[in-house]
Amino acid sequence: MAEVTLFRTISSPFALRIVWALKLKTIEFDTVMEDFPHKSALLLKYNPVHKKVPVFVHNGKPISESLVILEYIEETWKQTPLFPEDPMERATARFWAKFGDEKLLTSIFQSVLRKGKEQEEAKLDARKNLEYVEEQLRGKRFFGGQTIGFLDLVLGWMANLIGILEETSGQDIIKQEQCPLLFKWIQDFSEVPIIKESMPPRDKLISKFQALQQA
Ligand SMILES: N[C@@H](CCC(=O)N[C@@H](CS)C(=O)NCC(=O)O)C(=O)O
Repeated sequence: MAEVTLFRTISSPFALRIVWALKLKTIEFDTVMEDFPHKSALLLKYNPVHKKVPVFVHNGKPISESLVILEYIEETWKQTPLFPEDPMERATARFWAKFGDEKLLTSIFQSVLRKGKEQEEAKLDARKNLEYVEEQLRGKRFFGGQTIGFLDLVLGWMANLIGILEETSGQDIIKQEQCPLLFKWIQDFSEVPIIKESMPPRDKLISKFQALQQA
């Protein structure tokens, strides 16, 4: 096995963060593309607790959980720093990364996948959560400042998936007038060459989310 191997799926937004981080830091890596619901014996061996991607294997040793993997990559390869230097800014970026995964992502998915009252509640939550994140962009082009950093990679799933979720659900998630900074960030982030070239194929994402919507 190569020095660095990433277990991922074609559509996993969590794994995509790791692809982007490795490319930004110009770290060579091998990819093992999992085809869920089948999980390879190696994936189960390397991530017996959660049995999920991404799994990052460095010199034969596995690490799971994308936020943990990003921290490991940052500490191991110093080039192109992803985290701010200032400890308070670093802590703040970690706070919003956790918020993004625990609150924002959940509320957005529920706002398109749930029905009835649950959906209405999720929509209100999603709107409020988007406004919180919008505030983090005030005065900045990217969450990382002038260039993309850790929080951009963590929230990158919005650039990747919001358009797909809007198309497959027929609902607006981000309105330009409500979140102009986030709207612009999605455009700018998606145009960064390393980000753009690694985006999963749109048709595959559409079929996946159409199936989810029907289920
Ligand atoms: N908190 C985890 C989430 C990873 C995750 O949910 N991965 C999904 C793919 S997007 C997965 O492997 N799901 C397989 C399963 O749930 O069985 C992370 O940040 O790495």
